[in-house]
Amino acid sequence: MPHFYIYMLKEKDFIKVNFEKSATTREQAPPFKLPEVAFAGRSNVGKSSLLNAIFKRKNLVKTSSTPGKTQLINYFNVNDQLYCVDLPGYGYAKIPKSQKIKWQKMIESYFVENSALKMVYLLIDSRHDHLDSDREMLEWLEYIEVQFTLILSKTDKIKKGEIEKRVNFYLKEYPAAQCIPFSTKNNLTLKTIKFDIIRAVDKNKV
Ligand SMILES: Nc1nc2c(ncn2[C@@H]2O[C@H](COP(=O)(O)OP(=O)(O)OP(=O)(O)O)[C@@H](O)[C@H]2O)c(=O)[nH]1
Ligand SMILES: [Mg+2]
Repeated sequence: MPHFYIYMLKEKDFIKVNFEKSATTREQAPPFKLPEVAFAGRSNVGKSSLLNAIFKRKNLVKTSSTPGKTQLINYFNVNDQLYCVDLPGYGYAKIPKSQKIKWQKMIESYFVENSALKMVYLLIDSRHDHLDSDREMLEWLEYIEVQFTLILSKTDKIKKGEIEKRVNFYLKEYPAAQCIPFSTKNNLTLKTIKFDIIRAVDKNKV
């Protein structure tokens, strides 16, 4: 198997990014094989906002205060070395059932037998207790043996002490995973997240 990149992805490479493609099925994924990391989580949890922060862009990835903004599987090409994949959200009560089923199928088809996928960044809203929809998603990721890192999002909305408590809760619940708190209001852990991505793709070249 050839390696498709010869030098290691660096933190500064994350700004060399372009939106490559939207897809609804894996068959429509870009033909060019690169390692992938995906951003998953409930609708409105902050997946697309985190990607903009990673890319240092304001609006490359479309965000909205209304849940259900991302409706397709969106591939962002980082320096021809990596795809960051923005997924539609799940778990939002007000979205019609037919739409939910469609997205669920889309998300599932993305994950299954995807050898390019090196890590899933599962965003969890730091304000909530462990919700059933997140629990189910995590159980499923464990079942299909996909590696995941938890990102506790919107930590600007909770107290500092509370952040630590939540992080410890998830570390205990999912000992194999990392748990990184994050807020777009201060970007304090952005470097940590980027280095985690670099580590995830470097140890598993396509
Ligand atoms: N306070 C705060 N708001 C945030 C943060 N991250 C995202 N948001 C806001 O949360 C809303 C949803 O953000 P998105 O990034 O669109 O969320 P998403 O997970 O991509 O949502 P879907 O595409 O609908 O699944 C937007 O109004 C963002 O501005 C954060 O760290 N802190
Ligand atoms: Mg989105």
